[in-house]
Amino acid sequence: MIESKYFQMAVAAAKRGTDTWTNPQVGAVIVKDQQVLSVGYHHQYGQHHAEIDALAQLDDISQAKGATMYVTLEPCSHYGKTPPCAKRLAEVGIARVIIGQLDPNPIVSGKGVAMLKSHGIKVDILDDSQGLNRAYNYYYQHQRPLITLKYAMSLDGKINGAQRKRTLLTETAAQQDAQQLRRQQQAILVGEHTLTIDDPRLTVRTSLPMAFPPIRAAVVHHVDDVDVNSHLFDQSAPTWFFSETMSARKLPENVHVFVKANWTPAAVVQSLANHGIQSLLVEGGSRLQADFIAADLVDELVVYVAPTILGGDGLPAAVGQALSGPTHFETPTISMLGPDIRIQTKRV
Ligand code: AOF
Ligand code: ZN
Repeated sequence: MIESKYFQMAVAAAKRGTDTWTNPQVGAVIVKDQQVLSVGYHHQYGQHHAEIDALAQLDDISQAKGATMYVTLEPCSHYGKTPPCAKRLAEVGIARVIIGQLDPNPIVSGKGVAMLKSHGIKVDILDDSQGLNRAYNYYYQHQRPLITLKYAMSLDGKINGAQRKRTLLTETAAQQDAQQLRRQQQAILVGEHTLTIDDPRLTVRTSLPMAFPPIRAAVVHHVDDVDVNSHLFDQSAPTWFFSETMSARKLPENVHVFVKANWTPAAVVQSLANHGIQSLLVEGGSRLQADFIAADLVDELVVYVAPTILGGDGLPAAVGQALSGPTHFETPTISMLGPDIRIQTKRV
């Protein structure tokens, strides 16, 4: 019998893995005679997989014999950072595995199930991801990261009050929400103007520390024109520049420069995809936003609207020659964060 409560326990366990970086969040529950014997999950990128964590929580490994495992993702079949979980489940005598979703990663996909079956393990596939690993799934389906565009604007649609000035529009609750949004990303991208005007940190400033913070990325003309005292050189997180020219300066160890004559949004996204990045948050400025929308490289949109009419000659969101017509999004989800409005929507 498949019991959804055990599967839900595995899903809840998976969500406890908050530092899995480009590896999936996975949870596993071992059940025998209607008793939960152990619960495990993938804690952190590079550490052992959920199935092995669940086995490690058993009082005695012999308890696994004849037991059922509920696991949110297909057990792996490859020798990666760790040996194949499917093989280990067979060795310890797991009799049945109930899987949430097949692994979209081609090194495993279908092969994990085949390995389990070849050892006589009974397998059921629920075809239910429960919303886990959205970026991971997206990346393997589309061969590029899931891209979210985020900005804050005034009631008159502006992202700053004067063209060459940083304007803080939203209040604490919206700022904290934006930090949570950053937390969910593997890379955060800004354009050259934003870099020069705002000198952003592009770090995640939430109470829970991150072992794998998002990569800070910036598209610039010449990396050596970027002020040496910019926050992006502070070594607080890996930093990637997409520049037309190489650097002649000695850059900090965690700064990497990718060189190409013309960094279009598609080229930046392709480069990130080639480096295994599954999620990207595009922040500012106005021109970069427009270029990404025009290139049809915005999957999701998060906009904070502050109850202020800025006036002045500041820039509206998403302005650029490339963006010559409308782009449609789904009916948004709206919420209030203190005095600010949060709008979230998806590309239709
Ligand atoms: C995980 N955690 O609980 C499961 C994973 O780089 P490796 O060797 O750790 O392998 C990562 C792949 O292993 C991952 O893309 C997925 O296909 C599979 N399963 N990975 O990190 C887990 N079950
Ligand atoms: Zn595994």
